[in-house]
Amino acid sequence: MQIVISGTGLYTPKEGISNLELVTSFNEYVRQFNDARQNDIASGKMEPLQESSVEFIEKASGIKHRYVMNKEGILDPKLMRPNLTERPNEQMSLQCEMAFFAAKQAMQEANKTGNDIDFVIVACSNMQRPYPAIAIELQQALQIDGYAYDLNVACSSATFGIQTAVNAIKAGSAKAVLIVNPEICSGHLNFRDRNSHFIFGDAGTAIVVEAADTATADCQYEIVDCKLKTLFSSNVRNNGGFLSRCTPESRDNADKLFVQDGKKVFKEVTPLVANLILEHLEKNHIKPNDLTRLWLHQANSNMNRLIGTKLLGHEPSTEEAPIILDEYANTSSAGSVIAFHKTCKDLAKGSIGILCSFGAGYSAGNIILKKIF
Ligand code: CO8
Repeated sequence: MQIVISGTGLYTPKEGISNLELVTSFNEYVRQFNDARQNDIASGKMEPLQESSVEFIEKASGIKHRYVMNKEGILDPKLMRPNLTERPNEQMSLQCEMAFFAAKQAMQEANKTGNDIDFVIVACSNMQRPYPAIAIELQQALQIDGYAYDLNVACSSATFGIQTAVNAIKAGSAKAVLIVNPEICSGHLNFRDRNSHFIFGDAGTAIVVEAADTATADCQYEIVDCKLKTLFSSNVRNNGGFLSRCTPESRDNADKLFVQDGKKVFKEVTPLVANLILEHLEKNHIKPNDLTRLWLHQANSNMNRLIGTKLLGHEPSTEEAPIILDEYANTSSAGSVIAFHKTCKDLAKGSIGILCSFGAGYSAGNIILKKIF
């Protein structure tokens, strides 16, 4: 059975923060923090906090800018978190609203209405609440009859969602599936942590997956094959959860937000991903040089350069491996889908590419795609 991606959508928050704005606010926080503790610092009782730098961020990650759901709270040195108003239950939740805009665009591209979809997956790193599922709220907002659930495999949520959609269609439990990745990464990023305050941004993406015989979209990619891998690691971790209130003394510790050993992640995940893609291509009798485009996860441009070079035997051009993290930063599961959404239309019929995600878990997912329309 031939299964295709027949539409994608993107929600980009209205507000953006440049590295300079982020670093200026962080360094003001550092100044105020150190000033308030100058005696302890002078006596050697504690180390002063170090400033962040635009040059470091751009060199180490390639990130220059990010979009966020609330800029003013993040840049306020006294707050350093998004300032978001809690909504009443009667109102659509923030995460559902993001998902809704991306989903509408993907459905429009795929020439689908709510009547045509029968399975909704909200696949992303963090849900704004445990239940009811954001996916079921979205299902209702889009007037979809069928079933819906949330799925979280951190940065790899979108590719794991695609595999789930393919399985459901092949098994006959769904005809057309909507996968949505509303990532409010700023909600669980520690903007007071110099090592990670620059890493993430917010965005939402959506994908329609259906059987080729029902697809009518102008642009369609056959899902040739999917390969998923997980390997437990605490090198990217967030310990926040419903048990946090049971130990109030540590409830607000830094580990209740995103923490990582970035160097270890870089060193361990880069070869894991390159080998996963090579094995996957070999299984499908595809040579790496047959690939026209690599839509890689958007965490770090140096990481993508290394993975691309290992695959292609030369440093990939931005045409071969598009980069959107310079503008969006790491948007977790949405990253590779944003890259795909922005650069999938211009390929010739018959072109082959990969949509690849990797991140916390560790988790990695590779989807081989072939443009058929
Ligand atoms: N400004 C200036 N200097 C800095 C800064 C800063 N902001 N931060 C660190 N430094 C210093 C360090 O202190 C260190 O100094 P020294 O050498 O004196 O000790 C030096 O710069 C080098 O630091 P690092 O070794 O940390 O620098 P790296 O070159 O390793 O770069 C990166 C850091 C950019 C984080 C890099 O390691 C990286 O990108 N690694 C891969 C990370 C990755 O892909 N992680 C996947 C996680 S994403 C995911 O799975 C989704 C999770 C769920 C979403 C969560 C949303 C919040």
